[in-house]
Amino acid sequence: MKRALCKYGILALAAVVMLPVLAQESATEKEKKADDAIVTQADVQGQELEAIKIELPEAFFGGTPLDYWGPNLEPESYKARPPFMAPKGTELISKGKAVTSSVEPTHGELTQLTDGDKDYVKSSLIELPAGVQWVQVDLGASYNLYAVLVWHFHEGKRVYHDIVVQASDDPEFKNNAAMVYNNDHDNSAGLGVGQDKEYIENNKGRLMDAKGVKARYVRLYGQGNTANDMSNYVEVEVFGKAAS
Ligand SMILES: [Ca+2]
Ligand SMILES: [Ca+2]
Repeated sequence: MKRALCKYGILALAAVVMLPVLAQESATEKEKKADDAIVTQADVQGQELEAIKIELPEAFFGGTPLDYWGPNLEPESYKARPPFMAPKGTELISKGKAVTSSVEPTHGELTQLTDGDKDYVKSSLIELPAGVQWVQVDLGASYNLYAVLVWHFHEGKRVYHDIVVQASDDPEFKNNAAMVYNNDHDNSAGLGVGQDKEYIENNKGRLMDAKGVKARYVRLYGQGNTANDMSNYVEVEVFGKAAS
């Protein structure tokens, strides 16, 4: 009996000693998560933030290795993307919204840009012919935009060239077009020199910080890729909140 009490006493003592250690560990774990998150560069002072909810399609494995190098190419990352923090209430606002383009697709339908299907199969693909081409989403109203997420074509390793993304309240993009992303470092698309990186496509898509810009239309330019001269898309997602 005495022995049993002693045993429990030791267990109780161990628990008392261990509890603060465990609590400390979970606090560190939390800190680590917060450090890993990316916060929008929008002015979010005084606003409560939360991670936007992103659903990823299945990854493609295999295909031919990429035979391409560019001075502006970002090394491929196999890590999960850190959570992207935006003002609470920021949500997907592009699903099912109207799409227009610079030219009729040679494969697929424009409605597939915002239909929620992000698969890498060819039946999910929209293809536009060679040259600088664009697709445009009409969100139907002005929003504060926090993220644009784009999947070009992620069956195998490809790099799409001259990715320029703009947001505006003008459907013609003649006035007040805000630059969201531009990786055309040599201005071969003629929209200005960009500082953003080229990257290898995968199932994570590319998340671009829209920094809270107020806009109704989002336009995405491109000019060919490492496999051919065409522009391709499987999905574009815009995350925003009713304009303040
Ligand atoms: Ca789609
Ligand atoms: Ca270029």
